[in-house]
Amino acid sequence: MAKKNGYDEGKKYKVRDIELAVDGRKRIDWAESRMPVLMSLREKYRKTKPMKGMRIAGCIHVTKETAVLVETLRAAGAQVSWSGCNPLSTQDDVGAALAATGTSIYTWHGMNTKEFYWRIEQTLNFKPNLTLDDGADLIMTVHTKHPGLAPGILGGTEETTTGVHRLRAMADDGKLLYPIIAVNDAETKWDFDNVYGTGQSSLDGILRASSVLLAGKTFVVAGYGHCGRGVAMRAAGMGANVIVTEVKATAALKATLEGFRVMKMDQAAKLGDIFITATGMKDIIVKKHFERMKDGALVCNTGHYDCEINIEELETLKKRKRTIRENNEEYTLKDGRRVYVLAQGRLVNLAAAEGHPSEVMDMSFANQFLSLLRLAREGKNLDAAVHDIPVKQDQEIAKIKLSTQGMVIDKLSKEQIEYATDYLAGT
Ligand code: RBV
Repeated sequence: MAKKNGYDEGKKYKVRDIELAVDGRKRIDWAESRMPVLMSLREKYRKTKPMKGMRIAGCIHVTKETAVLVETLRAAGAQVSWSGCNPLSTQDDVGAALAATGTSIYTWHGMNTKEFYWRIEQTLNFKPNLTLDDGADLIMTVHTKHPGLAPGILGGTEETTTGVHRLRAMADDGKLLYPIIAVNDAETKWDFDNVYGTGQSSLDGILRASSVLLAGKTFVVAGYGHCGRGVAMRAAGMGANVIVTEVKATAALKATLEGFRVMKMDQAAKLGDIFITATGMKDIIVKKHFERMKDGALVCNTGHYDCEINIEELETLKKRKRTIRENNEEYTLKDGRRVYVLAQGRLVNLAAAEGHPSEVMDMSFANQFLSLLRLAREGKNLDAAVHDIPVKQDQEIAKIKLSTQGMVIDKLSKEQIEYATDYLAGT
């Protein structure tokens, strides 16, 4: 439970301990210095306050990077009410620092399921006119429990691949009640955050929870989407022998051309030293796989939900269980083999490390900010469907990012532009 001194009804927050705010502020300062795109948007809109009148409910990991987004939205005039989207991803010092400077926030590390749903309700009490999601929990709560709020909502944004899939399915069934912008699908989001962010932060989580040597290990990556690709690439870079498991033929083929072995999980289960799931699908590692694993195998997940590894089935196989180190549970099976589960099968990068580095979240959250701004301005004219980010926005964000790194790129000349569309020109 959150400490008593973390709860203040008058100020509308509930965090672990408000006294952690000093440390949290330092962490946020650190992130700010590595998020130049978002900070330039803060500077740009600080005076005109185009988000005035916007009440944003957010449900996304409470990290130092999220704090930079929250404070940018507030600087642009919005009021916010926030909760974390994962019981293990909240950085308590960051939550405290946000609360201490007047952000309404309800979240703490290690909350239980009841508390987890309670905190969403708190943010909805605020009657938002915009929502921001990571995994669609908030949007789902509006749709299933508070549909009466929907007419007052101009729109919402969704950060993740899994959330966007579900929302597209909902829109196809005609069930979506307000417009959503698929932030995940921006090129400056998925092609950076999902690949390089997940690649680095997942290895970071594995190393913090286990401190194992990656070189020479057989490293099994389940799912070769953007996240799996990033993880496989970085694990190979550290000297691991990567095996990929897939269900999609084209993705499997791509993995082979990167030099990875591809096989079924049934086979890989016998070979792997380290397993990581990145599929967005449930039951990727189940009982029959645990039964085949080598002594000492390490298992973790970097997909959004914690259902990719079937831990209930592992529980039925165990003789003993103990926490061997932080975020690392040792399961001793009846035949004496040991299997180690990191971060309870939840997002290993956010639970055992700090999530993606600030430099990639800079672009993801610049997309969040600009999408919320667009919804504030045009939300009432958009259909209740899932909308893409304008291509122009991607190019603008990438351009600012390059310029903050002192890089200037070439420009096409007028003649080159004409050449590109001149279908009469020969070879
Ligand atoms: N993610 N956020 C962070 N440091 O704030 N790290 C990862 C952070 C997001 C990422 O954008 C991904 O889509 C989502 O977490 C998965 O829940």
